Amino acid sequence: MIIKNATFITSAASPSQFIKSEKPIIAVVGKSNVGKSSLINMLANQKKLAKTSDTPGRTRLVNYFDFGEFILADLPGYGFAKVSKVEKEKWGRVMQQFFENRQNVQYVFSLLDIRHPPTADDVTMVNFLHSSAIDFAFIATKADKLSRMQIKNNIKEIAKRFAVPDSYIIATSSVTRQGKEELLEKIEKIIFNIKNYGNYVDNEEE
Ligand SMILES: Nc1nc2c(ncn2[C@@H]2O[C@H](COP(=O)(O)OP(=O)(O)OP(=O)(O)O)[C@@H](O)[C@H]2O)c(=O)[nH]1
Ligand SMILES: [Mg+2]
Repeated sequence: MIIKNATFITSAASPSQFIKSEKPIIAVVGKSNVGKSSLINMLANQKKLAKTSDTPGRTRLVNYFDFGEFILADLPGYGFAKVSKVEKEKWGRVMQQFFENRQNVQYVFSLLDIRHPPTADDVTMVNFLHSSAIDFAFIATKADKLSRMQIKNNIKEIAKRFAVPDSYIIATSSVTRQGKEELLEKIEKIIFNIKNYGNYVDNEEE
C-alpha cells in the first residue's frame, strides 16, 4: 500500500465529536511518549502531520487523520503521572465510550516501548481491548535505540508477557523507518478483513 497524501480531519474532545466513517478507523494507543504521533507521521511520510512532543501528556483529544483507504485515530497517551485524578477519570470515561461503540473504532494498534517491559497500564489497556472484543496488534516502538539482538530478545519478552507469538509484534522506528513496510502490509490485511468479514458499520448498530 502506498500512502499518497494523508491529511488531518478533526479533533474530538468528547464522545459527541467522535467521527463515523465508511472507512475503517484504526486507533493508535499507548502510554504517553511511546511514539504514537511519530508513528503516524512515519506512515504519512510527513514530519508534522501529528504533533509530537518531548513533554508527555499534552494532548487530551482524539486526533483523526485520513490516510485514503483508512483513518488513523491518534489517542491521548495513558499513564501520565502528572495528570490529575479527576482528569484521568474523565478521560477514562471518554475512552470507554470510544471503545464501546464499534462505529468509533474497528481496530487498534497497541504501542509499547521496545526498551521496557510492558507497564501495568499497558496490561490494563490490552485486557480492556480483549474484554471489548476489539481486534488489535502490538507495535514495539523506538527500535533504533537497541541492537538487533536486543530487539529480538525484547520482542520475545513482550510476546511472552501477552502470551502471543513473537511474530505478532512489529518492531518499528520512526527515526530509521524500520517496520514501515511491514506495518503497511498489515494495514492492508486489516482493511481487507474489516471490509469482508468485520462487523463493520452497517452490521450491528444500524
Ligand atoms: N529514537 C526514537 N525516538 C522516538 C521514536 N518515536 C518517537 N520518539 C520520540 O519520543 C518522543 C515522544 O514521541 P511522540 O510521537 O510525541 O509520542 P506520543 O506517544 O504521541 O506522546 P503523547 O502524545 O504525549 O501521548 C519524541 O521526543 C519523539 O521524537 C522512535 O522511533 N525513535
Ligand atoms: Mg502524541
